Parts: sequence; C-alpha cells; structure tokens
Amino acid sequence: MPLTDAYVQPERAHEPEARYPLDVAFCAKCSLVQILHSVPPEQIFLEYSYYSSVSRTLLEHSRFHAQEVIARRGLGPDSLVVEVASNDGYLLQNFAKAGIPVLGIDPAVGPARAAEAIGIPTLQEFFTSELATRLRSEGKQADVLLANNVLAHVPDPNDFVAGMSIILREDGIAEVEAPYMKDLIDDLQFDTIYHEHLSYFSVTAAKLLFERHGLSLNDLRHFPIHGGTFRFTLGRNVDVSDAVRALLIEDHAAGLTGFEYFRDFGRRVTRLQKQLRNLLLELKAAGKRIAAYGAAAKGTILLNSSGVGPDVIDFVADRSPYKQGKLMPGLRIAISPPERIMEEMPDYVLLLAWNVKDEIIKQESAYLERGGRFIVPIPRPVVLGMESLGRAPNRAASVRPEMT
Ligand code: DWN
Repeated sequence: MPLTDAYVQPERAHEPEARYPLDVAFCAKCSLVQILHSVPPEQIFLEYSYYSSVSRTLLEHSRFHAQEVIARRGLGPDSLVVEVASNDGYLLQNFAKAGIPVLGIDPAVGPARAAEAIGIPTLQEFFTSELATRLRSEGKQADVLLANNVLAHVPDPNDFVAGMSIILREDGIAEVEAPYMKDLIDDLQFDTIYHEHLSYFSVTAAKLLFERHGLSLNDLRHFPIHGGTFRFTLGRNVDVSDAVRALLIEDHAAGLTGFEYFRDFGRRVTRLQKQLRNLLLELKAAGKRIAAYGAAAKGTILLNSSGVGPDVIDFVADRSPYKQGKLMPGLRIAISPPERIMEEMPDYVLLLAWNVKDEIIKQESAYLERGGRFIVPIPRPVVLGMESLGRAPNRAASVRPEMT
C-alpha cells in the first residue's frame, strides 16, 4: 500500500510512488497486534497533512475531555499540561483558555506552526525518553500528560511509554486515547490499518505495556470517536478500577488474547471489499455518477485495497485546504472542496470518513434533500438517503430496496 498521508501534487501524478508491505501480526505473549514493516516516522510525520481542528466532532470530544480533567485534577495556573501529538492545538487550547500552562510536542511542521499561531507553545519534535529526560532536567514535569492517537503511531512503544513515565510528576496522571482493537475486528475497520498505525491494542496489551514502565492502568472509558477509542487513565499508584477489570475479562472472553479471534478477519474483509466493489460497479453500469467524501487516511486504504479508482470515483470532497487540489495516494483521485458535491450533484457519495458520518451527513443535508445518496462502506456497504436526516425518503430518488 502507499503511505496514506502521501497526497500527490497533480504535476507529479506521472511519478511512481513508494509502496510498502502492510502485513499484520499478533503477539502470542502480550497480545499486541502490530504491522511488520515500519516506515521511518520522519517519512510520514514531518510534512503531515492531518489537522485535528477540521473535525467538529473531534473538537467537541476534546473540549469535554479538557473540562472534565481540569475539574477532576483541580488544575490551575501552577499546573502544567503536556500533550504529545498536540497537532494544531485542538485540545490544549481548552486548557490554555482556562489559564493553565501548556506545552505541545508534535513533529509535524504544519500543525505545530498552526498551534503556535493560536498561542500554544509547541516543540516541533518527536517525543522520546531522551526528550522527556531533557524536559525533566529543565523542571518541566506534567501534572497531566495527554497522548491521543499517538501511542499506536510510534515505532518504539516501550521508549515512548518510558518517556511518559519520566515526564510525569510523581502524583501526575496520563490520559492516553487509542483505537480499541475489538472495534476494528468486530466492525471490519480494516481501512484503519495503515503504516501510521504500527500497533493495535486490546486492554490486555496496553496494560502490559504501561506496567512495563511503572504506570498502572487506573481506569478507562470507551468512546465512539474514530470508530471506537479507549481513553486510558494512568498513574503511579496501582489502583485498578472495576471498568479495567471488566474489560480484561472481556478481552479473554472475546478471544483477543488468542490468534483464533483474528483468523477469519482477512476472509471477512475480502468479502466486504467485493460487496463494495460490486455495488459501485453496478451503479456505474446503471449510468450513475459517484463521488467520495473525506480524503482520509483510511480512505486511501479502502480505495487502493478494493481497487476502486478514478474510473469509478469522480472526485473526493474534503474540507481541509491542505488536501484540496492534490490527488489521493495510489489511485490518484482528485481532492476537491465539498462545494463540488452541490455543483455537480453526483448520484452517490462514498463516505470514506465513515467515522464522522453524522457530522458530514448533517453538513451535506442539502445534497440529500436534492435526492443525493451516501454510501457508508464500513462495517458493511449501505446506502443512506433522506431517512438518514430523520425525514421521509425523497420520492424523487429511486433506489433499489436491496441497497438500503
Ligand atoms: O490516527 C489518525 C486519525 C486519528 O486521524 C491519523 N493517523 C490520521 C487521521 O486518520 P484519518 O485521515 O482517517 O482521519 P479522519 O478524521 O477520518 O479524516 C477525515 C477527513 O475528512 C479529513 O481529511 C478531514 C475531512 N473532513 C471533512 O472534509 N469534512 C472531516 C469532517 C469532519 C468534515 O466535516
């Protein structure tokens, strides 16, 4: 597969692009699932196109999290909140607005610059145990350490968690969000497997990793964001909540600590890809025009692994100005502003960013009102029309019942 953040400039469309193996393995000792080929992070995260603030869903999720942590930990002007993978300041801005000193750490040049532009001090570096040691020697230790959607992204999770332990105050806590592997497997979210995501966690695997570096998994909460995410709360006190105990039991009961649970995943994915491809080709054969929405990393995997290219998808709409005008990695489908959907009124729009479908459907309600239809590919291909707005189907649009 190509790198999912390697959006292609049109003038370079004729150039070949690097592709890398994307094999996934299960560790029988600690239950961690990992991809086997690590692409150097400098190749992915320095010129990075993902800006967290594009998603209102994520901004809301982050605002509620900050408010809850400030109250729970009694944070104030003498506290320090450090975030690793702070991106464009989407989360830390809530602490800064409350008068709490913050420090962002993110290697991505663009997002780090965007964070600084809104007053979030940001180190444009990769987080390592060495950086943590340097910050600690400068007297910068965190009362709260945040690390959302980054633990899965690092080639050396042990060094990363060792760094977390170093930078955390003795009585500090860390809050780490990472996708839950059970959601991925149960809901066939195969398109979230890509080279940015090196590790995939069960509660068992995460707990073992944290404990290896003196951090106890004190508590956890599950959220629907990004298709299913755990927020792990870590501290130095060995104090394990009932929720953690319940999920450890669930891991074993569901089979996440053994290979059998994963054995038929590939076959189920292949069946899903065939269903999606057949649906799209049937629609094309019937003369329908199809676009897509969300130049998401997962969209590159979905399209390239399913062999769905510019012969099927006319364009991909995306609100991010950093992606508009470029081409999707691999199959080279053009990325356009969302306004093109209403201008051209394709019959169907494939929702590549299915994890934020509610936000996108609400945003594009005019398209549905004019008879447009969304195709949601995961966990199985379904066609959504006006009914997805909670209103009566538009009689003008005829859609075969078997596709709804
Ligand atoms: O781990 C990661 C997850 C958390 O986010 C990163 N590796 C990269 C990224 O993965 P992704 O690109 O699959 O994430 P999203 O958030 O599903 O991407 C959504 C895309 O859709 C973005 O390009 C923004 C765009 N978007 C839009 O055009 N209009 C998003 C929303 C909510 C919208 O209304």
